[in-house]
This record gives sequence, structure tokens and C-alpha cells, in this order.
Amino acid sequence: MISKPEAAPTVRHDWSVAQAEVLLATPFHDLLADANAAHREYFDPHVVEAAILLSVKTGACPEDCAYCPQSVSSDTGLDPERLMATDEIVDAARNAKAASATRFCMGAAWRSPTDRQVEEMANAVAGVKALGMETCVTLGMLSADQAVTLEQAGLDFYNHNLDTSPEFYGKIITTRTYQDRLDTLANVRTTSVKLCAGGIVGMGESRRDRAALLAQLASLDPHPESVPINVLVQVPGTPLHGTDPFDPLELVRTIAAARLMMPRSVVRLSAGRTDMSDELQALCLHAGANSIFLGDKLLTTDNPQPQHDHTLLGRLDTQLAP
Ligand code: SAM
Ligand code: DTB
Ligand code: SF4
Repeated sequence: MISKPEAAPTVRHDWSVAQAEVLLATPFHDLLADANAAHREYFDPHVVEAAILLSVKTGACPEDCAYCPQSVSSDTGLDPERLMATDEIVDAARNAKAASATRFCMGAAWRSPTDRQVEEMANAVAGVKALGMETCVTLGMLSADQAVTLEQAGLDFYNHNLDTSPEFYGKIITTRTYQDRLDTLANVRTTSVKLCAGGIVGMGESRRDRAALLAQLASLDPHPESVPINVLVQVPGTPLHGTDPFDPLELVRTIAAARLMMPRSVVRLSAGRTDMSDELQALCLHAGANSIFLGDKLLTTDNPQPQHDHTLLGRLDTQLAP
């Protein structure tokens, strides 16, 4: 008989790395059954949330994140672009709303914004909010005062990822520490702005690293309201281009474990979908993912064509959140 580790659809903040690793190693069908049950306990499994991304300031980023095409340390031939004007950003949000997105996520390739840049982003947030959309920004490291400025503009979510385990982190980024990232999350938590925090898989990390990432995320109290799980998009010219291929079923396990460890959080199947089969994405949604980025572009890289996504969701009897 297969001995099955205890599934825990309850909300806990004391997951050890070893417990998370046991969860990831659960026999596949048991893990998926438990994750799907937890998903159904907290969410309608037929509904997926759709967010649309816009890169509002592109490239020339001083950080050395080895996965990122926008870093000055990468040689990707990307044309850097200055911060977009507020009305251009709001126009793009209007298009996103017409394309059925409920959340508009604005990303900037900054290490940490100046107060002036935060003021400009606060204006953009207010403009997007006025369209009746949820707003999310990802601007790099943020102080508590800057988080208050964004809160006052009506910001709903701040995205800042831990990316990987504390142990693997130093192989990926050297220009800011894991603690810097935790400090930004804590600064956002001094306000009512909700947290979107997750990571990337497929960077050559071990299963234990994925367990440690999930344990870190689950130790946040409350859990991040949104948990993006990105699969590395391998961009030529970035240091991680050429990383060994990643077993897609490890992605499914990671999503299932995220669902079980943070059962009330929205888990987003984020970057990397262009390289996934429809069947793999279906398995990820079955394992508890309930959000995607819609639109043919992420920040600088490709995302599936919207029509393809609509058709896939239809084939899965799944609707977009109203
Ligand atoms: N500069 C800000 C920061 O790093 O916090 C915000 C933008 S940054 C592009 C947002 C996130 O995108 C990163 O934390 C990382 O998780 C994800 N990301 C960037 N490049 C990626 C890639 N090639 N594949 C998968 N995810 C990626
Ligand atoms: C997140 O976790 N994934 C999004 C969003 N947050 C900002 C970004 C993915 C970026 C993929 C690489 C690119 O398009 O530049
Ligand atoms: Fe800069 Fe963000 Fe890319 Fe890192 S992930 S290089 S901080 S844009």
C-alpha cells in the first residue's frame, strides 16, 4: 500500500522545508487529488482569473538577475524604454479591460523607484482604478512610505517575487539580498495593499529549493494573496539561457504543493506558457492554479495568443472571473 503524507488544506504558516519536500514527493495522483480537493474547498474550480501585463519602463535595469532579459548584465538586444506617460498606460489598461482582463499589472525594470517615480506610478494606478479594474504594480524594492503613496492611489496588489530558495538565490542574483526582498514584502504589508509574491522554476534548482521557496512564501502571515509560479523563459543572451530542460511534471507538483500550503491564495500559472502543451496547462489548472496572464505579451517575452487561451478555457469548461 502506498503511504500517503498528510495533506493539509488548513491555513498554516509553519511549514518546514522538509515537510514541503515531502509534499512535493507525494505520489503524483495522491498529490493531485489532495490539491484539487483543497482547491474546491476555497475556490470555484471552473473559474480562472485573468490579468494583463504591461511593461511601463523597459530594460537597462542595474540588477543582475540571471534569468532576466531586462538586466544590463544580459546581452539580449532589447531596446530600453523610459517610463510611459500616464495616459498611454491608462489607454493600454482600457484595451486590457476590453480584452476581458480584470487586473492590470504594470511592471518597471527598476532596482528601486525614486519617490518621484512612485508618484508617477501612483497617478497611473489612480487612472487604471478609475476604469474599474484591479491594479498591480511591480517596481522593485519599495520603502514603507512609498507603499503608502501607492495605497493612497488605490493600489490593490504589489508584485515582488522571492524567486527561489534562500540557498539557490546567490547563484541567480548578487546585486540584492534575499532579506532585501523580504523587507520589501514587509514594507508593503504595513499597508492594505495585497501581496503578489511567488517565484520561478526551471532555473536549475533542486526539488529541495522549490520546497524552500514554498516554505518561505507560506511562512508569510497572512499568505500572499496572489502566488505567481513562473517557468523560466530562456532568453538568448541571459546567463540562464541553455539551462537544462525542466520536467514539466515538477511544475505540476509545485503548483499542487503551493495550492495545499497556501489554500486561500490565488495561484497564477505565470510565465512560460508558450512552451507548454494545452494538456500540461490543463493539469496545472487541475492541480490548483486559478489565474493566468492573458494577452500575447508578458513584459518583454511572448505569451499565448488570447484566442488560443479562450479556446483552451472553453475546452476545459472554465470561465474567466467576471
Ligand atoms: N524589476 C522588478 C523586480 O524585479 O522586482 C519588477 C519586474 S521583474 C521583470 C518581475 C518578475 O518577473 C521577476 O521577479 C521574475 O520572477 C519574473 N521574470 C523575469 N524574467 C523572467 C524570465 N525570463 N522567466 C520567468 N520569469 C521571469
Ligand atoms: C510575475 O511573477 N511574472 C510576471 C509578473 N510577475 C511581473 C513577469 C514575467 C516576465 C517574463 C519575462 C518577460 O516577459 O520579460
Ligand atoms: Fe531588473 Fe526586475 Fe529584471 Fe531583476 S527581474 S533585472 S530587478 S527588471
